[in-house]
Amino acid sequence: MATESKRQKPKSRAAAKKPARKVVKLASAKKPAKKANGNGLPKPSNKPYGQAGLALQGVRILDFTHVQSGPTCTQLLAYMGADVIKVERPGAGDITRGQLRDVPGADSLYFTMLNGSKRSITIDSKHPKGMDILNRLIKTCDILVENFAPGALDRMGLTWEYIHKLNPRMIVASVKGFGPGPYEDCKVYENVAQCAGGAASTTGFREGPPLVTSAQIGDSGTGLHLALGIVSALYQRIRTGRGQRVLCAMQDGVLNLTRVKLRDQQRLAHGPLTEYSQFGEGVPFGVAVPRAGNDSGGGQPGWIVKCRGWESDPDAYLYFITQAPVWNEICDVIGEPGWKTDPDFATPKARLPRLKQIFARIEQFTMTMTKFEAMDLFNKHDVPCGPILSMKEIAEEQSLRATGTVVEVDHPTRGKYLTVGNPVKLSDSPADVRRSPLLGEHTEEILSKVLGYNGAQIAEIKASGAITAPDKSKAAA
Ligand code: CAO
Repeated sequence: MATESKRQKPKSRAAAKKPARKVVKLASAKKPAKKANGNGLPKPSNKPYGQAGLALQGVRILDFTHVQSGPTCTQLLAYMGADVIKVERPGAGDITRGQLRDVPGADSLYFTMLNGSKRSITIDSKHPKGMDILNRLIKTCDILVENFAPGALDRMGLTWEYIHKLNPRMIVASVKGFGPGPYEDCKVYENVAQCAGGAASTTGFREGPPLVTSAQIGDSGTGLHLALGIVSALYQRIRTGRGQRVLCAMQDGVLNLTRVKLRDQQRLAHGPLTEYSQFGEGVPFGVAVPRAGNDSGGGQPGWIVKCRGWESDPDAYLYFITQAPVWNEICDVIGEPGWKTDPDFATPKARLPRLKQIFARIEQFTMTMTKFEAMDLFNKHDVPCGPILSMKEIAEEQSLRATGTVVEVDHPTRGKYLTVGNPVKLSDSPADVRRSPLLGEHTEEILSKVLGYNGAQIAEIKASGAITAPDKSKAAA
């Protein structure tokens, strides 16, 4: 783990006013390590749960990420307690700071919602003094994370061999669009990955074109995969003492999340996919998995049905699953008790060709109530179903605030905003969710407190142009 003794103090997730963590000495630096058990492992802490520090406390990350995929990964690791130092180009920073801006002059929500709990340092990596700073950072960090276009890190001079020589313990984690192969040199954004990973061809309605999903499975999905690779590499490093490279290709990440469709592709060789509505409609299957609309992807048929108000409210719908064990209850509630014994409806197999008819009847019933009333009613009978929640409803949902899944943080230039907190809850490690840093907000703090530069050296670095944007007036003169 990072060796220098000044670390961050964990803060409660909601108290997110200041981005900079108060630097305190690691508990382990003050006290001798606890005596080990006979098996060499430390004794269980006797601190109350939630007060034994954060899961990744002591881990320092050199964050070279931008846009969404990489930042998702490092933000999650920061929520888990890692000290994430985001390196940005002087004067410009992560391009998303200025993209989709809603408040003039303030960092966009695109940026702020992907870079919480990090520190920002500006460094021109192509300036010799900038490279000196990076060298020092490499020596003091545990992990370098990047999602530049293929080859960009090498062009900066930061090849794996170079980094590994400076710090053999360094884990170098990368997101790329494609893994080794014909497309490895291509730049990739979210929807390209959704298309190349098999999600788009299997999303949407049969009659319509391929569809991308709003869930950012290419960017955020791959960032999550990368985070798992990083903590695995950290764990292995405990044994081996050395770092390794971690690579997640967005195509691979999307395919991993779309694996049920690769399952169906292989099933096609053995006959039609009977749980797809297409089967009941008598439409023959082609050579590849078709788009299945709102059919459920599993063995229990499901569909989206209208609820009261659907004519004016685009989200007045309920996802309804006709789970076999509760079929009798469904029949009773919707007023079709005869279906419990009718051979056309009594068994899951008999129902498969009639799914359209069944969901039309269920819909007739749910249209008499709101999606929330329907949810309450069917849940009393253990029927798996869920309201289609709009983003407005999610933003206002108090239970998500209570669990820290949606967190309001305060920002010096934009004011309060909502962000998605840590969706992974650890019982002994509260999430550390704080606002995103301003561009270069922690440059001096990191130079002095992390890297040990003195005042004169910092002044010299500043004058060199390695951490500041080029002076346009001078350039024009
Ligand atoms: N100082 C100096 N130069 C810097 C710098 C710094 N601090 N930070 C970045 N740069 C430079 C890089 O060195 C690179 O320069 P060269 O191309 O001259 O070597 C340059 O900035 C741009 O990097 P890039 O090619 O990664 O950026 P882009 O905007 O052209 O492409 C993207 C963006 C996302 C398409 C590409 O980075 C990519 O394909 N990444 C991998 C896949 C990925 O993560 N995609 C998800 C994006 S979210 O939808």
